[in-house]
Amino acid sequence: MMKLYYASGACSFALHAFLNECGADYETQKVEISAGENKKPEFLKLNSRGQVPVLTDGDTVLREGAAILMYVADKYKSPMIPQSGAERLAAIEWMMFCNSTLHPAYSACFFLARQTVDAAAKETLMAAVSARVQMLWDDVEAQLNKTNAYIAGANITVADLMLCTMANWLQATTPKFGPKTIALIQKVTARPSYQLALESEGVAYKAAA
Ligand SMILES: N[C@@H](CCC(=O)N[C@@H](CS)C(=O)NCC(=O)O)C(=O)O
Repeated sequence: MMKLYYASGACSFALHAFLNECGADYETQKVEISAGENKKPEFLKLNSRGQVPVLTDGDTVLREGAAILMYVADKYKSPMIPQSGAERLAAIEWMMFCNSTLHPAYSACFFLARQTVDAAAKETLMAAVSARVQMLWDDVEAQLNKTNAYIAGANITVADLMLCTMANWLQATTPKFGPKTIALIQKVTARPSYQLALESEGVAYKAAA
């Protein structure tokens, strides 16, 4: 059986909701990052970078969220990463936007929030990294104005699950979401797969509430 290593509400959450979307048979293992469990030798054996998500499937150990989403989509032939054509390209583009552009922008905010530097300097730097997060959400809103539905087009994709996961990262920065983004968040988070993952991880969804 597959096993998902996750931290509550972290980027692993999108994968958790996606496994539910696929009707996958899987078990979960919580990794408490605040308690340093991700730096313990047994977890580092799975991912030497000490990061979630990790998915094991038999002897196969998978790391890197976007790669794992593709693995699961292939395994279950999920339409949430379409098989071919422009829809596939758009889904992958927006999945990578979440993974490689939006996630690192948030990581900069989290990193800075943990630093004990001069308060005024911290405020200036936090304003700069928060502005980048806001700029990216404005880009999401502009795209949703074009598609009028989901981020990659008419149908839901894994990218929508990732967007909603990151929208709830309100600890270090609180971006203002546009109306289309709020509508997307409400639509996606209402899905049974999403609600099940929230309940399982004990996460309260506060973005666009
Ligand atoms: N590129 C990696 C990023 C993973 C990542 O940053 N995970 C965070 C949680 S959202 C984490 O495990 N942080 C703990 C750490 O880096 O020490 C992926 O997509 O899997």
